[in-house]
Amino acid sequence: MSRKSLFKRRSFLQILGLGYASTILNSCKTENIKKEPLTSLKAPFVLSTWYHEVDNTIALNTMVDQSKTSLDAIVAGIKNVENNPDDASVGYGGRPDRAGNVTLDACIMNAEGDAGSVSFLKNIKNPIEVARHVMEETPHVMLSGEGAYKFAREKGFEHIDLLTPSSKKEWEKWVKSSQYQPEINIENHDTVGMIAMDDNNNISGGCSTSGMAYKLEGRVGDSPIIGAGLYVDNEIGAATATGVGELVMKTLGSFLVVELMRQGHNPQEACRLAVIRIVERYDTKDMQVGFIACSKSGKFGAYSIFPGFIYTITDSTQNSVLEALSYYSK
Ligand code: SD4
Repeated sequence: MSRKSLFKRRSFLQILGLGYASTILNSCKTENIKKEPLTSLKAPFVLSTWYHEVDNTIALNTMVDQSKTSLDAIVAGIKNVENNPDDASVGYGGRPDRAGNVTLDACIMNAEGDAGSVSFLKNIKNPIEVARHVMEETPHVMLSGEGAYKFAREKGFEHIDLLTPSSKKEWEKWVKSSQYQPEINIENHDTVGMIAMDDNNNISGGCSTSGMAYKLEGRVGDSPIIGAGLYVDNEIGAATATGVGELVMKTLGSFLVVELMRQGHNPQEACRLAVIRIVERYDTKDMQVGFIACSKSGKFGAYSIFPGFIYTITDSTQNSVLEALSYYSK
């Protein structure tokens, strides 16, 4: 079954109010449908934007089998997405800008509140790892463009061509019309925002993307911006975003979600209020934004502008794909 048809089937189950659940080892079976609503996760756990059951499982196993931290889990899970040539919104195989260059954005935060980020990075497969190096080995938070590339090369990252034959073909077709319209969901985005909590109840998060397909050369979105695409506060919780980055940047969306949780809102309500902030302030016609969030106690939630935003939650008892509630209905 293709990813798309699996997605449709699972969305259908979620719409019916039936949580889709499967075992970690057997994440593609549609048996074991849970009927009770899922309300919280038990550490260690992982949650991510879109359809990332396998990647979440890799992240979870990094904490469970290898006794590593939530930060290691984030790197392992997101790296797997970046390496996947079929994921056309992240890393290798990502859709290029309108000049045909694949440029990558990523950021990472640990439980201590440290942050690292790279933007407009070309020819390097794993920006999430480079972001971790920036966080841990430089006095800075963000490196961009040529400087980020040089830094990555110094750290031993290989120079590779990120444009795969299928992304190139799609782009060549697009060039003929050169019609640019950001339509998230419709173009099947998979940008990964991932949050993990380990056994010590420490939260880390990461975000990685090739950004909007056929964007203007030089465009950077929300994903590498701390507070926009991702925010972690180990005392409160964490949030991450997907969708049209410009809307998320203008509202510093993920930081807003975490601050709303600090004020006492649960993750679900905090995501909803952040979406309302965007919808009430900007023209969001055809523009999707989705947030996911979790609290220190393992509560989680998600909300989007339009229907169709899915996310994945994974702990030792479940690996579930859920559809977020949305401001507009179907
Ligand atoms: C961006 N927020 O670059 C990213 C794109 C995205 O699902 O999330 N797509 O604006």
